[in-house]
Amino acid sequence: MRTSFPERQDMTRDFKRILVTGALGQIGSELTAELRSRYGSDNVTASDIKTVKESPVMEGGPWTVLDVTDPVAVEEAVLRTKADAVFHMAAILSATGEQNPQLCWKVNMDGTINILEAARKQDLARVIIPSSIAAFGPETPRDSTPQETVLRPRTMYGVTKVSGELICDYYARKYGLDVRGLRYPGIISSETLPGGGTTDYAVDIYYKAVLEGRYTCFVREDTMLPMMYMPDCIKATLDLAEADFDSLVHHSDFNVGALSMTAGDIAASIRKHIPDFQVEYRPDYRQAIADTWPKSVNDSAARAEWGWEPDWDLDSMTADMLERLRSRLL
Ligand code: NAD
Ligand code: AKB
Repeated sequence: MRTSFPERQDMTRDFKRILVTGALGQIGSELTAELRSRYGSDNVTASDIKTVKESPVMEGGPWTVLDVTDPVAVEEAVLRTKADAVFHMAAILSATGEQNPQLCWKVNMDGTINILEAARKQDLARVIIPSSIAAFGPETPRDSTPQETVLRPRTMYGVTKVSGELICDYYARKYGLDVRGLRYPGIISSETLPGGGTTDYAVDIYYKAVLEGRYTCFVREDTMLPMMYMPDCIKATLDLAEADFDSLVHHSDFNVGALSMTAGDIAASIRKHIPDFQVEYRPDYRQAIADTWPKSVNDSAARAEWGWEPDWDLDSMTADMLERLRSRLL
């Protein structure tokens, strides 16, 4: 059903100055680079709670340390940077979240509410807050998971993602805030290592293939999950952020599909380039998390409402990942 927005808000405003939270993370680091090339380096302020030596994110444009759990610091950063949009990438992911559920709730929920409140008070034009396939749970249909379906996750991370979707929709309806988000699948990338998720094996396997020729995988060979290559992740994020408001029926909870493959399928794709590559499968606590997530998602809403279409398949991604990692690491 189409969200009804309060009359007072002009929902068609463009944005020019952007604040990125969690900008040193797996997605934030590459998103910041693309935002700076589109919107101008001076117009995109990167932030994170940590710092990284010689980081292109910190050196390639405005930078500030920002803890998203501090509401005063968040609003102050929005004011100081004169941001009219926030891309909120700061979070604790599923595996780390299960090790420290209280921290996961605090960063993901307090962080999200602090961003929404600053956006409401400062009347921002756009806020992007990601959700995840972790919003689904064991009662959700696992094949071609529908856009509208059961949302009963078993991880704290998943609980924060469902709650995040709901609070975003609340701010949209109650205050007319233009907040948008995608349920990202596992993201595979070659620039910044992932930060403590269940799908990290799908990235680690490429690094270990290049560096050691062998990998011990923490999920079973037949574990199938939805995945996406980083260029498609950045494309999806910006296509949604820049989509015409009037074409959107959904806002904070778009399913986006790209690839669905098992851990064994990734290993087989790597073996086309490294025939001796060996993988041992030793499932740990993350297997139980993976077993509650979809195998594939139905993303017809994203395709219909803002033209979503992925560019990369498994073998083209594998060839590109291996080439990039070899040239950077060897
Ligand atoms: P990441 O773990 O790589 O990066 C998160 C960043 O947030 C880190 O740099 C970390 O230092 C920072 N951070 C942690 N606590 C903070 C705090 N209190 N204040 C400010 N910064 C803090 O995560 P990512 O993979 O880049 O994920 C970005 C978003 O996309 C998250 O909302 C995540 O849930 C979502 N997502 C990611 C994936 C994926 O596979 N990468 C899949 C689905 C959804
Ligand atoms: C994780 O595994 O926690 C993330 C995700 C799918 O949200 N990569």
